[in-house]
Amino acid sequence: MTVENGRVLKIEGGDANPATQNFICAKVRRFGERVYGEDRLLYPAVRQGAKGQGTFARVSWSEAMDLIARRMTEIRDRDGAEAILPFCYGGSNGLLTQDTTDAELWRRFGTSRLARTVCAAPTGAANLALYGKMAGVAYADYPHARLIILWGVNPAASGIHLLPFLNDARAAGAKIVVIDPRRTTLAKKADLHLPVRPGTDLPVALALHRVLFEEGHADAAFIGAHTSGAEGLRAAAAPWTIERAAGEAGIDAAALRELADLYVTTSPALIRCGWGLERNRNGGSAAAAVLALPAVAGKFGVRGGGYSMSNSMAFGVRSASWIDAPEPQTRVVNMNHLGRALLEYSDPPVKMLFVYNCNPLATMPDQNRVLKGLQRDDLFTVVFEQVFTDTARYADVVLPATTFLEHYDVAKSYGPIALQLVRPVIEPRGEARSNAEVFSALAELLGVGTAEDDYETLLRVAGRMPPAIGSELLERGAATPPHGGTPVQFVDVFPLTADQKVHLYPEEIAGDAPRGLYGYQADPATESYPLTLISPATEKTVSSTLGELRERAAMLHIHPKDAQRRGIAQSDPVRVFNGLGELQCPANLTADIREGTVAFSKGVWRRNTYNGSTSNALVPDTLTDLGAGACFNDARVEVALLGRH
Ligand SMILES: Nc1nc2c(c(=O)[nH]1)N[C@H]1C(S)=C(S)[C@@H](COP(=O)(O)OP(=O)(O)OC[C@H]3O[C@@H](n4cnc5c(=O)[nH]c(N)nc54)[C@H](O)[C@@H]3O)O[C@H]1N2
Ligand SMILES: Nc1nc2c(c(=O)[nH]1)N[C@H]1C(S)=C(S)[C@@H](COP(=O)(O)OP(=O)(O)OC[C@H]3O[C@@H](n4cnc5c(=O)[nH]c(N)nc54)[C@H](O)[C@@H]3O)O[C@H]1N2
Ligand SMILES: [Mo]
Repeated sequence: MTVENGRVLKIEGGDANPATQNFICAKVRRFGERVYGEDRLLYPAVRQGAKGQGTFARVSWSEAMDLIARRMTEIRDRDGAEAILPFCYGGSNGLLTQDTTDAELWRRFGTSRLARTVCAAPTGAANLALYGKMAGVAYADYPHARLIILWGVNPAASGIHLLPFLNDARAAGAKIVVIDPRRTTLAKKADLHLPVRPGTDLPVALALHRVLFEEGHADAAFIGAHTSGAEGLRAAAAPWTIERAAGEAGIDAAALRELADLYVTTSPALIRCGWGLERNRNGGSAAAAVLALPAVAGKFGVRGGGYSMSNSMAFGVRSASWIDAPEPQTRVVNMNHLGRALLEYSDPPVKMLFVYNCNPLATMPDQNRVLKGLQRDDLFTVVFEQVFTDTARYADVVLPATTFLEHYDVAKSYGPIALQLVRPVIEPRGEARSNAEVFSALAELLGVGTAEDDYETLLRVAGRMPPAIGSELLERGAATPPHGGTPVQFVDVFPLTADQKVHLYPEEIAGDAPRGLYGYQADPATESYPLTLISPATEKTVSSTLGELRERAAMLHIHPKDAQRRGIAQSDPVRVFNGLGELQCPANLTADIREGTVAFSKGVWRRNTYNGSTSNALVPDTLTDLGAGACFNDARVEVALLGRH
């Protein structure tokens, strides 16, 4: 940070984190424009006029907090505290800005609980059941791999600090395979690209298992010593020949055979599993089948071999150790069902929604239902935000939040393995306050806690971490990762399951999946809605964060043949629609997406389409097979030229 006269002038990459290597992405470089921009919230305010109109009047913090406390008490006394729904997700993604004083307030007050399932719920459920979320291969070890499979992940947009290591790996002779319905920039450079139809990763992974088991390539010694459930997986894979799986995925059987051959013959082989493959009806089983591959093929035990998924558990620090309040057994609301909860839940109905660290009107499924819910006159909505988001527009009370340049936090990465202290470099702008401060103050006002500032919260949280980690974090600003930051799976780290084995067919989750674990459901495309809409991460935003800086309308990416059939030319305005809603935007014709699939970036704000609907207006609130996650990449749609029907 370059700061002059209390103002941030420049944001650049540092070298304290070995993954950062002095560079950062273009969007965070622009974070100053968010801090000082016209969308920044500076003062508490209350709504004037109709919901969504966007007119607010400034009030003092004490007026705003008194109003919120009064409404919370009234609602608890009349409908019960479960009529209050706290709603949070990404935010600053830190250990202080979520699950500290906020969790203590909600638990002690007895509000509804939120199942935070919008992201990583299916992959998380699979990774937990198979491996207990064992730490994965570190970025620094990628150059040791001779084969790297980027499966449903696009680090060129979603995690650019992996790219130098991928380049080093390639220079050292590694082959790169990309499995993605889009020909991403990495797919173009890859040795092999499998442009699978969305939602078909499960048959593809099972076909690889079938090759391993039936063609004599399964590692019997490893399976015997370190796994359970191999027979269940083998039985599930048996029907999936290369030809059948390739047919289902809409890819060349020869290409899938080539992948199988590469995986069987190459070591160290590394699977980088992402989140693109989880966001559909088969997502949990697909992730489980993908993560099971290195165990069946015997790819562990060498540097650069195995898998990497989320590394968020690599330091073993858990919020459970510092939330000072037992969790009450109150109602659990799945966040993917926000619209439904606001409109349909009756026992009790949701009377108050407290949104923080989240922009649900832009990021949750079934946008029209969420919108209708937010428009309810009898709903009291608080939005605690850094900027005037789509959701904030529907608030009754808006509270201004600090950014990571203005508060303390502890940042735990989930790509690289890092845990760092975040220190404020400027004074909070306007009257912005930190989460820790606001929730503890509200708790004090309600008689269920004591006010503290974020530095006090930091000391409390660091004090509950393993002593070496907590004190190093405070003294040095970063914690030293275990195993030198480069753990080798099955040498340094082992499954954190109870028996330290890989559970290839974990019974405890098999029962949750509607078709059983590894049970596949084919594409439900219909004649009216023949296309599948996906919404991948874009380099322009982090989810919807920084979306306020996007200038032009976001575009629908469509294959030229799909466009031609519909009389659509480059940049034509189109309507993308299904039974849930309609999105109007310009079309971008590109052969970099497979036929039958269309894409519209995740995180677009309502102002960046022609009609205020984004892809989530078309995303159903159906849940994934495992983990009750969101099906963002599982929307059936039709596309037409705008104006014609
Ligand atoms: N710039 C930027 N970076 C981000 C984010 C962001 O919004 N912007 N978001 C952050 C967050 S919250 C997350 S969770 C991560 C996500 O990180 P990624 O997993 O990389 O993100 P996605 O873009 O959701 O999905 C990756 C790829 O999966 C493809 N895909 C879609 N459907 C399928 C499918 O059914 N099968 C397969 N094999 N591929 C499919 C998409 O085309 C996409 O290229 O990124 C983080 N980093
Ligand atoms: N169509 C579609 N939708 C998606 C996805 C997709 O693939 N497709 N991906 C999903 C994924 S992976 C995720 S993770 C979710 C994320 O969805 P959200 O959790 O809604 O994430 P953001 O859009 O980043 O919104 C976070 C908000 O928190 C605010 N914030 C940041 N720091 C703080 C803080 O310290 N205090 C307070 N009070 N506020 C803060 C930011 O200003 C921002 O507006 O989106 C999901 N939505
Ligand atoms: Mo996410």
